[in-house]
Amino acid sequence: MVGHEGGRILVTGALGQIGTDLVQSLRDIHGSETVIATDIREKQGHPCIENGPYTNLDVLDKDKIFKLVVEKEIRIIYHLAAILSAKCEENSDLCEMINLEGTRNILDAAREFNLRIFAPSSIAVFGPDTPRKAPQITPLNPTTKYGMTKVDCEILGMIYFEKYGVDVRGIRYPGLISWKSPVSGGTTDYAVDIFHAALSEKSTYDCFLNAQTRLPMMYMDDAIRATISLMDEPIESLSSSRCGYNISGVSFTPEELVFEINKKLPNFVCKYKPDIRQNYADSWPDSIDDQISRNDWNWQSRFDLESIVNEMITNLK
Ligand code: NAD
Ligand code: AKB
Repeated sequence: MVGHEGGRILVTGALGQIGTDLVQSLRDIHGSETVIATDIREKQGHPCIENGPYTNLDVLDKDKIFKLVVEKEIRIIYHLAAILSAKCEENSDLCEMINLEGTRNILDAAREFNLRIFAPSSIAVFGPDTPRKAPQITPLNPTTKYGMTKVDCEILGMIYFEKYGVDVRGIRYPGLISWKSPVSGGTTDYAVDIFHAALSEKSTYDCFLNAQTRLPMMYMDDAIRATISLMDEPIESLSSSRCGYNISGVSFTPEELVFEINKKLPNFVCKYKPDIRQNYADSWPDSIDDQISRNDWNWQSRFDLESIVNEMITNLK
């Protein structure tokens, strides 16, 4: 018998923004050999490849998923492989294939081999008709293709739970801010890119959202803590929100972020040049009501805007 719950943990899309942090935290908790990082790409020197087992895995390759689960005695999958909002709107077929079919393959493996699954959702499930502070339970009418696939994945997760007893859990992550990994393909990416630009020689940034665009955001350490605590929670505590729990961190506009960065880096200048991503951001809520997560699994964020800016600048320096 090996590792966690008598088996190993597999992470898909492990070389991305969340995987880079999550794999490290899981390996710290369960031991390096217990956590198998996988991704469709190879990236030389990436910590997930250097610090423990790594295997190439395309989540569209169902046979390989099944084979790996058996060979490596997998008990839990953290399914992070996906295409984010901006890239999804550029290629909606690819988005549907990877986000939906990829998730279905993982759920099928869970059904066949009795695995537990973490499958993240996003604040992109909400649409323009959502109240500015998004409730947990509200009609989900996203206008982005990305958001539609995220709603479908929440529904798929609930079907596998109710019909086949698969223990699927998920969080509607806000835009995540972290320093260990570069970001690309998303709409909230500006809030990571801006720090790299502020610390560069030129210390200027062209922001692709306008100055007043308020969005729900969260520091990665909070997101990782939320993920691990949700997965550690006894199944009886979870409610019908189990596949897409709202969690709230902090809400701010680009202008407010720049104001906070300028306290540390007074010469930094941000110019506003909104592009198509403004439309996606405008369709999402300003903030998130996370009372149900607080009740069900004692969720509480820790990082406010000031502490996020301090952490980002200190670590990126
Ligand atoms: P990311 O784009 O940084 O990483 C995704 C990873 O998936 C990449 O490393 C990519 O190579 C891999 N991938 C793509 N296609 C694949 C395939 N066919 N097979 C295997 N791997 C493949 O994304 P992320 O920010 O780490 O997001 C992870 C999950 O969290 C996604 O479901 C995303 O929708 C969700 N999420 C992220 C955020 C955020 O701000 N980062 C917010 C809300 C929800
Ligand atoms: C994106 O901007 O696409 C993601 C998300 C909010 O899901 N960060």
